[in-house]
Amino acid sequence: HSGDRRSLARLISMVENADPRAESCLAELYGRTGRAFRIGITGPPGAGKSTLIDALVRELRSQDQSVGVVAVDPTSPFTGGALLGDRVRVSSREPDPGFFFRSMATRGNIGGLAAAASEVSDVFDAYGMDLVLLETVGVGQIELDVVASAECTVVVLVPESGDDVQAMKAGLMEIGDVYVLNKSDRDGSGLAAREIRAALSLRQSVEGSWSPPLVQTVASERKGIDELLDAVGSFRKHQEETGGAQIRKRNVLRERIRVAAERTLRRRLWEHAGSDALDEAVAAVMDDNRNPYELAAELARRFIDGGKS
Ligand SMILES: Nc1nc2c(ncn2[C@@H]2O[C@H](COP(=O)(O)OP(=O)(O)OP(=O)(O)O)[C@@H](O)[C@H]2O)c(=O)[nH]1
Ligand SMILES: [Mg+2]
Repeated sequence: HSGDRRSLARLISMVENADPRAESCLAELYGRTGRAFRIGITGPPGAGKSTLIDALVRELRSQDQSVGVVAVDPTSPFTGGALLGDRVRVSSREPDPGFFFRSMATRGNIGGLAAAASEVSDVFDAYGMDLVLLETVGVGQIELDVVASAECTVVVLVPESGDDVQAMKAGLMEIGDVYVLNKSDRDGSGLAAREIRAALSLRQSVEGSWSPPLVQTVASERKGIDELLDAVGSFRKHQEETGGAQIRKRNVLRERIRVAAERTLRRRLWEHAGSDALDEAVAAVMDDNRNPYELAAELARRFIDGGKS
């Protein structure tokens, strides 16, 4: 099992670093995926997402469900999420075979971060995790892309964000399948809950569509965790019964194929052009007064022509 764990860690590193070898591994793993349920957990900085995930992991492990956690922090080169991994691991001396944690920072891989997070989820899935939790700070497009690959999106809010619910990222009020009002031990949580429910009731809905519930939690005291899991379970059931799960799966697959195709194309282009191609082009512009756009078009044309032969 520890060998398994090591090979999993190695594979995840390859995925994170966009190592060309990762692609064939992922292709091979694909046949073993499709079992895990992915939950995206997003919300403003400091809302208690990591604390909530910590509580969720403990509860799920006590039910003997295996869990993989991917924490994505596009804003920071630091991996605050590493704390979570340490925190959960301290509970036992042996590494828990039913729990994996990975935190991912941008490290210059901004464009590929959401795709990499979704591929790391695939790896967890293939290694038999029942659930994959994806944590991401809810501030921008990357985060939305990250949770878009999940089967269920949980948006974590706090009483303090009550005032700016509207201003606060119209996006967040649109994307959640389940809402959490964490830090419900704080003053004003009753009012905030009413405001969030009012904001949610304005969401467009058609007959029979899912109305996102609001669950109040105190993650730091592990309160409301069962209710949250129940809400996610109800959503999962609803999605399976109404075919919503299939629609989401199509969208995820479309994105997966697009990203993989574009990545392959980019890699092949530079393999074909050779490692000196860019330096040579720069020299041609600087020394021979050539036009960079023409050179770029030439590189592309040579690749396309070369690809045909
Ligand atoms: N009072 C109170 N504090 C909480 C609760 N949940 C979390 N906290 C505290 O809130 C702070 C932030 O918690 P995190 O779990 O790190 O929040 P986060 O959303 O993961 O933060 P980022 O990943 O940095 O965006 C910590 O000091 C937690 O102890 C809660 O239910 N009540
Ligand atoms: Mg966090």
